[in-house]
Amino acid sequence: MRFYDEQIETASREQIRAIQLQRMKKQISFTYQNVPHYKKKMDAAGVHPDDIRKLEDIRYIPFSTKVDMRDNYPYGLFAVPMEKIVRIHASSGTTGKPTVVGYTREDLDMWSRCIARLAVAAGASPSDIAQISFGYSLFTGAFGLHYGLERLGTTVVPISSGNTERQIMIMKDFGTTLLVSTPSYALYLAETAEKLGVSKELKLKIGMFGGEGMTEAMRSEVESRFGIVATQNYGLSEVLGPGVSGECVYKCGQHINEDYFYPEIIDPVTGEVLPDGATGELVLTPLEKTGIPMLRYRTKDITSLVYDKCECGRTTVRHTTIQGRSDDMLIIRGVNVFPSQIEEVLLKVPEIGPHYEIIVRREGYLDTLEILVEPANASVLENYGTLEGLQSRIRARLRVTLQLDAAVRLVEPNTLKRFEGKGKYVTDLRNLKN
Ligand code: DLL
Repeated sequence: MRFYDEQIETASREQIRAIQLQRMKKQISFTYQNVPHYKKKMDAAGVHPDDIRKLEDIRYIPFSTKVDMRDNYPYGLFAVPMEKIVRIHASSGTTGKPTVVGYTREDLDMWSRCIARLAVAAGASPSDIAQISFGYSLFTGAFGLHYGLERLGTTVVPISSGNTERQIMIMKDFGTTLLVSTPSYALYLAETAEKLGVSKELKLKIGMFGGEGMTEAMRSEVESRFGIVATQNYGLSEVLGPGVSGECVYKCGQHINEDYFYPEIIDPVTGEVLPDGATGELVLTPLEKTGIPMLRYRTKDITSLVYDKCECGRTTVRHTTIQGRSDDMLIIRGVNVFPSQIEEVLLKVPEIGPHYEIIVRREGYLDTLEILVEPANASVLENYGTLEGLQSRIRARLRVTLQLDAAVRLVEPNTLKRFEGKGKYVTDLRNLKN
């Protein structure tokens, strides 16, 4: 099976643009008529749905952000009466109330179709046994993948997250071939399988990972430990959940389900739309959402768009691996650094394990970085000379790649936190007294 919706996935650019324009006009009118908050914003900006004549005219519509969601908590942005909403999900914001989203039956149908396409792109087929190790909760990850994989016809094992040793037992006994989880949890699962000595007995072939970024270094770590093809899947609850985009087996960018989402890249500071190929903040407009439509949602995720045809035959635009969120970027003594860049450096050092923690402190007026890592082999910690040597070698590599000086500390193996959901690798103590 190469495609789930071949016609759309291999359509010409003109065909895709025509579908997008027709849906965009309809979606904008629908939103204007049914969500008072958007009507108010568009009226204030002096733009009317009839002003949208070509795709690029979407630039006249004001952006939406988490603030719009928070101000209309919980249901204020819904476009249909509650009797039409059949599911609620929410994303836990870092502060305050969660952002709440509602789905109609049509939305759920579209969602499953999006996931089924991405699963096929990742190499899945109805004969796969898919273990879903995302938490079944208000989080969109588990339910989104669950119904999409069922739609495709795979056998779904809804194990949810946690209880890691049991996950491995089920994976072995049930003959799981496809794992759905965050990359962080996949790594923890792989490590646990090794510890239990059952890695060789697993039938795993494909990883559909997402919910957080996966650096190339992390991908090779997970692929080699599990012996699988690991693909990245992207999405966010505000515009759908997983299903916005995902990698095919060529792993060269995440194909966007373009008939359902219109992507733009903007300068995160000025809001200006950037030319094709430029790196900036991804802005998404779902084109067929009825529960909670969202116009020009600022994702804060930093990436770029690639329009070349992919070797898999899909013509849909891809976005490159998300570099990080604009609000996750650390500014250390004037140097901009994404945690993913630090991860890339660390995971290439063979003498250390793949787990790490980045601690940011403010000492006087100076920001400092300390990075905790575990040695692959505990004996390193016993020899002061070896330990010092390794720490300063890692420090030197970080300095070369990031132009940044960071203290590196090796800690006892198995002491750094492992994650069952999205990993949290940065502890920023700058706003606390230290
Ligand atoms: O994480 C949806 C999802 C679930 C996608 C499972 C894929 C698989 P939220 O909890 O709303 O939704 O978080 C969305 O997570 O803005 C990104 O910053 C980050 N994120 C999600 N997928 C990726 C990815 C889900 N593949 C936020 N690469 C997004 C990088 C990702 N970041």
